[in-house]
Amino acid sequence: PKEIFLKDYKLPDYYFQTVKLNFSLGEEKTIVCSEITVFPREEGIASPLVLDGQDLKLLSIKVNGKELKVEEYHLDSRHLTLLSLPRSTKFTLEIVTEIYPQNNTSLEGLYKSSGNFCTQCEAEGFRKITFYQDRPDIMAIYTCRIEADKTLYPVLLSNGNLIEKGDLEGGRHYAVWEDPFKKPCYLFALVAGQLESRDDTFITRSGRKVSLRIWTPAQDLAKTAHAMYSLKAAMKWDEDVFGLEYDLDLFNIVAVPDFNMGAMENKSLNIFNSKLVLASPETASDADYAAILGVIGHEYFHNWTGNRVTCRDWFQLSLKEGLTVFRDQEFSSDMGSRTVKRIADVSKLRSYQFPQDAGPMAHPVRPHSYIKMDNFYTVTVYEKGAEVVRMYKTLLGSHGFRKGMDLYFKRHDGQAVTCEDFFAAMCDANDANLSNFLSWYSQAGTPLVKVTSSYNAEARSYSLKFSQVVPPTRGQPVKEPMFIPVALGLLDSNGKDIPLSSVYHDGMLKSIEKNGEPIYTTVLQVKKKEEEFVFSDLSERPVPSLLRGFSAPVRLDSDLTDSDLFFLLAHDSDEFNRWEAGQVLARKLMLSLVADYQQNKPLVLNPKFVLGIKSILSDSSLDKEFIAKAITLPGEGEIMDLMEVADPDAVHAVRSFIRKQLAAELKAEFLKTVQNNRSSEAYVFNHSSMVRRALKNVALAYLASLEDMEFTELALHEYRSATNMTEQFAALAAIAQNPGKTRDDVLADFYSKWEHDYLVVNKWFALQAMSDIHGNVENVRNLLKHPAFDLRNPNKVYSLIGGFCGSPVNFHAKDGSGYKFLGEVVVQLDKLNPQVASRMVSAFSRWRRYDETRQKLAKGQLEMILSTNGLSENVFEIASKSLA
Ligand code: HT7
Ligand code: ZN
Repeated sequence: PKEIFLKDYKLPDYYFQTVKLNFSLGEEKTIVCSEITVFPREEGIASPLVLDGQDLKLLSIKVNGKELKVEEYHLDSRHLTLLSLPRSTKFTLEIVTEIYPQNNTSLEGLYKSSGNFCTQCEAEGFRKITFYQDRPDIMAIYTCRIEADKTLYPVLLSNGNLIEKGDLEGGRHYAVWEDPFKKPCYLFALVAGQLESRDDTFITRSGRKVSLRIWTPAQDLAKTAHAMYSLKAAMKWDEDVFGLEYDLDLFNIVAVPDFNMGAMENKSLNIFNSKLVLASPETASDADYAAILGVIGHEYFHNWTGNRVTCRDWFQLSLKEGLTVFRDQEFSSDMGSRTVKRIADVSKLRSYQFPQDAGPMAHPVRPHSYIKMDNFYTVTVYEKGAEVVRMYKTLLGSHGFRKGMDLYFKRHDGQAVTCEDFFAAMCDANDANLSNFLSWYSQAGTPLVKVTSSYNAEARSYSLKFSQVVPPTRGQPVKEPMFIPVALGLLDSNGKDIPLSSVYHDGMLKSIEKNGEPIYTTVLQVKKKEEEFVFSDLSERPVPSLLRGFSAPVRLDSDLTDSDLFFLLAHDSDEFNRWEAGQVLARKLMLSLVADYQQNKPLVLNPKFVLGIKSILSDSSLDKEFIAKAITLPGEGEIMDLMEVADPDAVHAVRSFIRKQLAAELKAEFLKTVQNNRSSEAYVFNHSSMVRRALKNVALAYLASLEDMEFTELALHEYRSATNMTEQFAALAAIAQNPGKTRDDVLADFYSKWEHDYLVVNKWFALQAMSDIHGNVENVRNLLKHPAFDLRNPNKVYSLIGGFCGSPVNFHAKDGSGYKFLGEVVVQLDKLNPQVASRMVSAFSRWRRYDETRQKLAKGQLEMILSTNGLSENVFEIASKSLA
């Protein structure tokens, strides 16, 4: 397979101005006619025009109305090269192809989902529809005519505005759509099928009336109310916060059950995985409701960050994705709780992105090369990319960031641009010099920042020394220091923030006051390998609150003592850092117990930790959201990530031990928490109800871990009396921790209640797949044969196979049974859907983190996969890079 490099980017020799597509959809075949006006970049260019195309049957090619002769073009399995072209400034190209969407299980290009036609073109799926220059810097105006059987496909949709429709002979009909905005082909979309819509309207701030339609099969329509609410909230938010208005009269969302990712931002015709549209209190959890809000927002926000201003090439993906994730994070924060959202986002970054950045698949936010672009829709490009955007805002302030965004749109509307263009807009709008900030795009690896502090009582000064190391990653053995914004506050001995007026740094005293107002959080710019900042006029040693709000995506290693951390947990005005202080304490505790476990020492839980949790749990002045987050221990993956050699058994044993011990010692408090947080109110998706449910569910899980009849009964009671999925599923999960008849009965009961609802059944698959019950691989193997399971549906694969790989004890079972299971599934899956198979094979990528026995077993599976005939490029890339 061919590797593609950023450094090899070249401007296209030909551009496309208009594209007219005509689809004749059929059961056996679909005919696609395209008519493209082509113009050379420079007059007189004589180079051949190379079009991408895959799995297409070419029927004809015409240039300026004249059929090309066989010697005038060259066709292979990936390209159609037009060898002799007119030297005129502009010419017309007409191509007719035949495709077979009904057999397309890869779910890219045009395919069928539950009997309906739909498309997925990002990143490189358009080439499975017709021959084209399938690259984002080719932007054109599209018209799309669709014709199909009227009974089977009454609804025909594409991008833009409907300009014509009518009936045809033989029970067929047609519709013509025209999109007035030029776009790259990855934003093209078509949907045809039996769908109904929930309709609403939104009046933009300039008075444009926009029709909003969410399309689903008729039986699901009732579950689209939350999606519609989310869409309207997103439209309003983008106007209020960024001054960005919707630009057409119609906005469609279609929900489909078979989709490789979450959703797709096609211009005015977003296509969504139905999991991220459909919700009712009985069938969807609070987490589902929150995900729908975030993803509907995300796709809508792409209309400006991605569609109006797009990427020059796929290496720039984070230009649209990092920025749009940042925007959806801010939207969700404004709609709910900022602290909860920040904690969730940072936890995701630590659990998934930090490990990626430390493994063989580590790549910069802007990768240097790829074999299959699909493999680079990663937590690094998305989540670390969003952190990079957040750092601009931290450095430039809200107002400065908005000025930068405004300039970015003013300069680049309608263009395909690069991360440097975004950087330049931010700097130019603020007259800022962000020196080496761009290395966040080019250097992989999570910087490690060490902080040491010292207080000089005589000089009344307090010094913070920073040192940073960016670890080596594949192809980047030596790194430059990064530009790290460290938001910082200092607490006095009463736990109050000390006003900050100046700091001594780089031989200069810098004022940090703003218009004479005291500042309690300042942003230190750490740019060198080693740097010192000195605060003066301090009558006592302060306790530093470092990296407030997680102001940079780094690992922080400070010399804070346990008592400093307990102090911050109790007093920090930065809520994120209060939570963080508790997590640092928990991580330290877990790591030291893991060491004890490995040395066969008895496990003893530090009573100070129990007391800390007890005081949080019983403090009624605290926000419930904070309590729920603060009493949740760091995940097993997070702890393994901090170990020299990851030991899943030891980490699992220790986490279970702490949970049980806390449950045993704080039984009364947990019980009171469950009882006090019941409610008979009807389900509402708002902050106060959600945090009540979250706190109750965490407490219930602690109690059920005791495997005590009293608490199993309690969980059963909660399960039976629940009126919403959040509480019903949490009770089921609490019961399912412990093997036995009750578990089996309740799982069976849940299935029989919900077997008609595939999205709920997926939760049931995932819960069993993630179970840490000994030898669970057999159960998961059996579930592969369950009538509700289907390897062709990505959601089911993510629930069952993905869920299983997320269970450290069973996936990493020392006998290799988990690895063998995954190896077999990947080979089977790759034949159906390479994108999904390569996501699954990624679970092997950190095999070197484990002991020798496990390494050998995992490596064996990777080798087996690589030796498989006809392996896709997607899986090849991940498996070979994992072994390299
Ligand atoms: N921009 C979308 C990316 C996407 C995608 C990429 C590869 C293969 C399938 C895909 N489906 C959607 C999603 C987003 O908004 O980030
Ligand atoms: Zn996106």
